[in-house]
Amino acid sequence: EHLHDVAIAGLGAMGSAAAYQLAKRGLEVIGFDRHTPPHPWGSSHGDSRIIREAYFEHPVYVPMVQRAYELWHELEALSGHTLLHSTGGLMIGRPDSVLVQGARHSAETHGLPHQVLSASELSERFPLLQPEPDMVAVWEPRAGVLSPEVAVSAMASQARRQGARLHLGEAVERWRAHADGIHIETAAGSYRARQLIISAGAWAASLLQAQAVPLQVERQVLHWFEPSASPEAFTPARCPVHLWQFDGHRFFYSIPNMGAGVKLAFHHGGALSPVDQVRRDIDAAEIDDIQAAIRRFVPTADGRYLNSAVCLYTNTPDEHFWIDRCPGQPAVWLASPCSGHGFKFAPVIGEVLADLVQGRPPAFDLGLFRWR
Ligand code: PYC
Repeated sequence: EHLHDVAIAGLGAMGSAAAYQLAKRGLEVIGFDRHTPPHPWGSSHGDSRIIREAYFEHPVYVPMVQRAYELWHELEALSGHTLLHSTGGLMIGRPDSVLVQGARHSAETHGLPHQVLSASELSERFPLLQPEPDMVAVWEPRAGVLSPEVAVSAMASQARRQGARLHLGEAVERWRAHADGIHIETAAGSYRARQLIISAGAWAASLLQAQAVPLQVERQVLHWFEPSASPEAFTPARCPVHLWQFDGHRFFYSIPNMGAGVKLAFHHGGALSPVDQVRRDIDAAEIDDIQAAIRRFVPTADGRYLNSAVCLYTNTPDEHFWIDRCPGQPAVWLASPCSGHGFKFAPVIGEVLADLVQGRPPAFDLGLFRWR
């Protein structure tokens, strides 16, 4: 078979971004996805994603997300679609919570514009929020909302425009490294490439074959509600994205009404299972659980229930990304286990992967993202 420069297994957010960046640099790219992205079976759907800069998870993400902002705007200009809606963002919790402390630490480390608000200042400024008296909020002005389906389509279109061949509905079944390249077998044929990127999200573990990897697929349920009062207060022009840490280590977040209702969900705490056994239906108890959190923290979002969707996280043990060479496989890269916070980084991860594939030093400190 013909020897491609790079094959990509998985064309969701990370794979489509990598396909675009690599094809733009003149490499011959072939990509595969078992479904037809954008699709609702993985981790790049659900109408909206948060982008935020005062990154509570670790300051090392900040320069990367700053580059992602630039690349999202570049993609908007190229595609003619609005992909990023600026809303500002709030990280709300006790002063010593991971969320508040981490956001402050990243903001201070990188000199980002931000404000720390007391509970009373927060509810005065954003009357739809009902913090507990001992909570505070970190306000950051540059946070916003991304449109994941439009973004994945835009990245795939740009990749194709640059010459990438994207095979949709064609799952990679197995691969093997040989002296003459990586041999890839899909449901439909056999292919060869000098290098392989595995960006298959929840399906990545099954493509790592002999490697025992501690990745866990976590089921997350996203919900949409109509506000019970003041719907204008939930529009992106007036309502920031907000994340909450409460009752110790539980996380909850909400995204303003982008057209389909106010989105609310827990972050983590979902059931773990193999990807092919994820339960796709939603039961009444799950809706009751989210409604209890809504009534507690955003009471007027508790109007008519509209919809729910199941989304998958692919978690690493410490919830930092994995972007690294597969051990013992010098020509194979792994890039998509993002532990539920990766989407916003997709274009910069595409750029980083292109650098790695080309043997160029990446522009960011990737130490935290090593295979471990
Ligand atoms: O990364 O901001 C985020 C996020 C919120 C919910 C899931 N991920």
